[in-house]
Amino acid sequence: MSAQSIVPTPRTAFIRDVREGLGNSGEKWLPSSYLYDEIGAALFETITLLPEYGLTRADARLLELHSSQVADSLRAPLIVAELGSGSGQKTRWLLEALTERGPLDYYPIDISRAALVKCRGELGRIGGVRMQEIESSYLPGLSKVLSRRRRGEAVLVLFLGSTIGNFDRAAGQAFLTELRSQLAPGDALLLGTDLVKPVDQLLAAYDDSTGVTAAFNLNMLARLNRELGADFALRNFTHAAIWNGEHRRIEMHLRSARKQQVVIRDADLKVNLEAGETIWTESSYKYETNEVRQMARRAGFECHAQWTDEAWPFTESLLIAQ
Ligand code: AVJ
Repeated sequence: MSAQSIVPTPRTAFIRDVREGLGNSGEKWLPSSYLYDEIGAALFETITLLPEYGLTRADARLLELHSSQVADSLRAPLIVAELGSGSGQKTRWLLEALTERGPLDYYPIDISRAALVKCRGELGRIGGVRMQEIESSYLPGLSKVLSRRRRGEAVLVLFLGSTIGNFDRAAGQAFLTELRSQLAPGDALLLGTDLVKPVDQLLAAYDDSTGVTAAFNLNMLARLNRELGADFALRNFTHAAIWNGEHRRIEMHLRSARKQQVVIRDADLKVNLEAGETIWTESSYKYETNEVRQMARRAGFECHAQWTDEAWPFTESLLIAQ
C-alpha cells in the first residue's frame, strides 16, 4: 500500500450523507457508493453472474476480442491506471496484450482496501506488470499516479464496467473534463459504457428472478443497522427497479411497505416514511454510442475506436487526449 494512502470515506461523512439524504422533507435518497461494503461488493459480484445481467460479460467479451487493437494504438513505455480496481479476467486480457510491447506499471485505484487486496490476488503475478495499489477516490488517486510519471511515459486510464453510469450526465461530462485536464496529449482513456436497450431487458437485469439485486439494494439498510445503530426492519421494504425514460436511466429504490418510523441512532435522526414512499439508492444511466463520442469530444478527447457488443448493447471507446 502506498505510504500517502488516503483514508477511506470516514464515518462522519457517512453520517452527514445519511442525514442529508434521509433528513430532508423532499424525496429521500442515499448515495449509491454506500451499497458497496464487503457484503454489498460480494452481492454485486454475484449480480455479474446472473443470466439477466449481461453487462459484465459484454464488457469482458469486448476486451477479450479487442485488447490487442488497444495495445496497437498505444506507445510504450506505458503507465496503466484503473479507476475502480479491476479484478479478474477482463483487466488481465488487457494487461497481457499490453505487456507484449514491454513492461508496464499498473495502478489500480480504489477507496476499498478489500477490493485492492482482491485485485492483487487476481492480477499481481502477470509477467512484465509492476503493480502498485492506490487507496483513494478516482481523480485524487489519478493525480497521485501522474505525479510519478517519468519523461516519455504514456498513460492509459481504464474506466470500465459502465461505472460512469452512476453519475448523472452532467456529472459524467464534468468527470471526463476533469480527467482530461490531468492528462497530456496522446494519453488514452478506455471507457466502458452500457447502452440504451429494450426496457424489459433492463428491468430484468435490475430486478432479477433470484432476488440478488433486491438483496444488494436492501443491504444498504442492513448496513445502516450494522454501522449506525439504525432499526430498519428489512421486511418492511421492497426493492424496486424503475426505467426513467426522460433521463434514460434505471433507478433503484427501496419502497416502504407501510407507514413507519425508523430511528438511526448514531445519526441522531428519526425518519418517517409513508406507505409506498421510496428511498432512491442508485441511478444507472444508459448511453448511445454517438453520445459517448460527443461527450468525449467536449472533454477534449478524440474517439480513436469504438467496439460495441451486439448481444448485450455495451460499448468500449478508446479515447485519445487531444
Ligand atoms: C457497477 C454501476 C455498473 O449500474 O449496472 C448492478 C451497479 N446496480 N445492479 C450498474 C448495479 C444494480 C452497476 N455498476
